[in-house]
Amino acid sequence: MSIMTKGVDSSSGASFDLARFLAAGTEAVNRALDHYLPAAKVRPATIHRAMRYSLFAGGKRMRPALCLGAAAACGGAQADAMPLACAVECIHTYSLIHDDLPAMDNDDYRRGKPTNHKVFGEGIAVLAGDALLTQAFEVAAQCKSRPRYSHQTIILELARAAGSLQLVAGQAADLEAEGKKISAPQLRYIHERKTSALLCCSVRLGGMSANCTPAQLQALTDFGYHVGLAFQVIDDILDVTQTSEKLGKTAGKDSEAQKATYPAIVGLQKSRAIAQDLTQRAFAALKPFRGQARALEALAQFLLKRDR
Ligand code: GRG
Repeated sequence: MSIMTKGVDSSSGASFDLARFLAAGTEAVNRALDHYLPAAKVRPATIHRAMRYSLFAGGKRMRPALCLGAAAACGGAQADAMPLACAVECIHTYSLIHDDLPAMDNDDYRRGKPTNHKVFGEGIAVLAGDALLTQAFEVAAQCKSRPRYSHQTIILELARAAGSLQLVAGQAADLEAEGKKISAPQLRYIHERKTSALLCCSVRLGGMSANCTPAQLQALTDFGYHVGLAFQVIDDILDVTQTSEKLGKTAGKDSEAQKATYPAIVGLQKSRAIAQDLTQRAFAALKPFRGQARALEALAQFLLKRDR
């Protein structure tokens, strides 16, 4: 898929080289993660190898990209956003390791490789996830505080997104909904927490690293919320339309586990329309940036059209 985006829907109308932005961002994030994490040889080496195994398994790095894109939209420097971009990726990777455990989704395949517990065993996988979650706060604490955003504000932001009212709440509700018939509003509740909370937090932290204004933070929140919801609707659609090879994770898992998804509740066609509508709302949220949020516009468009 070409990722030179020319925004038909974009407020700037200009083209943006997203492929370049993503390649450069991913390289910089990988370098920074490598720097922040204990080396694979450091004792206890099994834990550090397990953390690094999943972190460098080839994820799309969408949360760091959103964080860096938001910082750029607010005129910030990439270096100032980097600890926060790395922190959200550590939390995301922890959630995937735990999500794949036999007690949760019980998956063998993730990011194109055997899951963490398949390689290191369940005990080490639990610990590698725990350590990545903790590492996220150690890394985030290394960011600069900003006139409008203290370290306390930044750490609170991250803790709330990862905690029992957001990410963990979504996962708990998702687990409890398995095999049950749930309504579209109940599904929305799950998506807001399981997926949108961390994506929205990534965007907000990028803005905070650039000392964004309250109005910019509100616009980023609105953008992140809608992009986050669209992301999960697309994820559900891909689960039924793509192969495991393409996704790098087991396709068809949702229906097998009798999970509530948009395709299961409203069908594929309506799900696509919902994803499009959510993306449109995300674009609209960027209006106050008057064309300065080009990476975010391009990312929203890319996420809607993604095939993995
Ligand atoms: C506390 C034991 C314990 C577990 C928590 C919170 C949690 C486990 C899991 C989070 C739930 C989850 C996996 C939500 C799905 C979000 C989602 C769509 C993930 C896939 O994201 P991509 O496509 O993945 O960005 P890559 O691999 O590309 O980074």
